[in-house]
Amino acid sequence: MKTAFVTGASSGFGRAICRTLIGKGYRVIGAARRMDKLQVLEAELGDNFIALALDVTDPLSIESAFEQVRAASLQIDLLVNNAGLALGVDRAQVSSSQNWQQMIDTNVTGLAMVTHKVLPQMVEADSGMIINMGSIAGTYPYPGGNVYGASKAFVRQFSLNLRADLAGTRVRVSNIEPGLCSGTDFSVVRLNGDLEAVQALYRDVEAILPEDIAATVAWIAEQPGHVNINTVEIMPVAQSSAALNVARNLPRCF
Ligand code: NDP
Ligand code: 8X3
Repeated sequence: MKTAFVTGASSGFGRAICRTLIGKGYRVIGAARRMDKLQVLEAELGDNFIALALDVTDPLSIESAFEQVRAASLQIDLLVNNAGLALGVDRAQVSSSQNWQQMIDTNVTGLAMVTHKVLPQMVEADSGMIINMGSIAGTYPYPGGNVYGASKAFVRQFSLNLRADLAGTRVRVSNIEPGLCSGTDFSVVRLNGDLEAVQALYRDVEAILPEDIAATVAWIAEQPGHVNINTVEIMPVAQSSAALNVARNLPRCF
């Protein structure tokens, strides 16, 4: 039986990915900070789901989580680096430095450090797959995207650079870059619980659902061993790129 390790398993994409992978016959280690949510999932998914407390921003928590995996003699075949968050939509010049720090700690440092734990055993086994959760925000700039988008640009480049370092091994790395998705806590967290603003964001739009992302993860994982899906960019049909902004009537600088 293959073992998957899914971060951010307590809600949204992560929870849907756990459900889908269990359905595909995986043993799934679902990790997050909120153990109460993971225990509900454990009750739903049964013995092949293992709930694991993990704060990806805390080196001691990462150490302890992987010590538990090692103690259980589990070899991770598939790492899904999904834990992440956006905090705020303010322009950079007025945004919170604490929010910036938390996004960097989670989306950049956390993702890198979890990967660092898993890579040696995958290389030794000459087998394994890492699927990172990037975002269209890592490619397309938009007002208020500042550090969140930059953190996802890190995820994109880190994924490609991992491939460069893993050349000559059978370890595979993919990056999924979703656009507007509903049915997760992402916007509730980003907009600090302002449910009216969350509703307005998704009003009259058929957004991507967590199950669509979970199906994408499953599709990537099912590819034959000689195929590496580098990047999947996925938007709802209702979303597309907008024109570049031009600020008119700016005072002349001379
Ligand atoms: P959710 O808020 O529903 O899920 C985020 C998950 O990340 C939760 O399970 C949360 O668990 C976990 N998490 C956050 N911080 C930490 C931490 N320090 N340590 C461990 N786990 C943590 O959002 P989504 O499911 O939408 O987001 C999942 C990923 O998808 C994120 O990386 C996000 O950036 C990305 N994404 C989302 C999009 C969207 O529109 N929804 C679009 C593009 C990308 P807990 O709080 O229990 O720790
Ligand atoms: C989430 C997608 O467009 O809100 O990563 O940044 S977006």
